[in-house]
Amino acid sequence: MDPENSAPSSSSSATTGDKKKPVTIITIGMAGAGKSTFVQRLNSYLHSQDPPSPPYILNLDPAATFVPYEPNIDIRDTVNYQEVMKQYNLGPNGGILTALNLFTTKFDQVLNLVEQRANSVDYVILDTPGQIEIFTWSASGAIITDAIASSLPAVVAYIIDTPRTTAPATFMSNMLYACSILYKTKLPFILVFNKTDVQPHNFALEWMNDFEEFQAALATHSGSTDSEGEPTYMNSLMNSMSLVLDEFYKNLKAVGVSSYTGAGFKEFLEAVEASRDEYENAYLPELERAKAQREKSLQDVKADSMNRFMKDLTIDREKNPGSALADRWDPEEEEEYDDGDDLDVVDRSEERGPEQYVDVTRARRHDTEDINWPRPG
Ligand SMILES: Nc1nc2c(ncn2[C@@H]2O[C@H](COP(=O)(O)OP(=O)(O)O)[C@@H](O)[C@H]2O)c(=O)[nH]1
Ligand SMILES: [Mg+2]
Repeated sequence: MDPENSAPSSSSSATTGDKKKPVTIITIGMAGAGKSTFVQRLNSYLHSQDPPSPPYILNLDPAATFVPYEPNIDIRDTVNYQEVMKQYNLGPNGGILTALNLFTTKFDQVLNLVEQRANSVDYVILDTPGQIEIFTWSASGAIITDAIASSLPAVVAYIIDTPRTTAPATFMSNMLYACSILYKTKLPFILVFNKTDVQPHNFALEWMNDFEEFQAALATHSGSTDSEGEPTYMNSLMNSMSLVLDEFYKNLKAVGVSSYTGAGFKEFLEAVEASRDEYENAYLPELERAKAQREKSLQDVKADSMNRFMKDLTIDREKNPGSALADRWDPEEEEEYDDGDDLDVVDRSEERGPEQYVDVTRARRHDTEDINWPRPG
């Protein structure tokens, strides 16, 4: 590859010249499932490849006290989540969510930095906040996911705490959660059964492949029948929901890994490569169709409001013939536009050190700035 020619391409095709675009791996999972440890292991696995293939890593968890890898971009360099808590009188979850929202307002800068590396890395990895809902049920999580996925091939790695999901009911609620994320993001999806050093994941594969196995597990699990031997309400609810899941399982890949030992990472990367085609054949056309539709309805709305405006104007001019002069545009009155560019996202791998974060919570005190961050709630 020619490093002189590494300008990011704006085309939506998944290849730039002779090199494939990097795939973005978005890790999502319950708190403690092992997302950060997984990112660390994936990072060291990629470094140990021959030739080494260092990924570009983004840490999006503002509240992480310790990050077990060196991120290229770290949300903690841009927003100080404890300052956000203090300034907006928030608890920890509100603070994390607001910090993520503030960071998202600068995500165009992040995307620029990522696109600049598109020709030199094979993988971009996102580590998300500990609490799953902060990313999956927030506007910023959706904005970040959509922004990334419309620029590069992307895949969701749903990290599962395997030892904690051996009970059929827990397993099913975890799968339903995964299902909701699949349908929300519509991205290629990999179920990553983590911690297989503690608990092998074959039970999960059996349940996913054979519906009757799962039903049997449900039936033998305590609490599935009442004192008269009848299936409980919970049990019959779960039986019908597991039918729904059967359909969902057909749409995804599952791998078992151990972020401790590194087992399964080869299979994981194979699943990622397979997802690239899925992204190009299914996600991308859908994205373009949705974009075209949005543009068309925007055009329709514009045309409609323009028509109404012209009609109103004609009536107005007929009523007040002198008012046209007063409506003239005065170029002297032009307002200055300030886009708040001094809140910078830092790429740690470039010249500036991680200490130099810009505390966005102080930005409003800046003389030249007039930002009014929306307060949640
Ligand atoms: N045994 C074992 N423990 C793991 C594995 N991956 C993560 N952990 C542990 O699980 C806990 C949560 O991990 P962390 O990466 O912080 O989870 P996160 O909240 O999803 O980012 C930590 O104590 C990790 O050491 C694994 O593959 N095997
Ligand atoms: Mg973490």
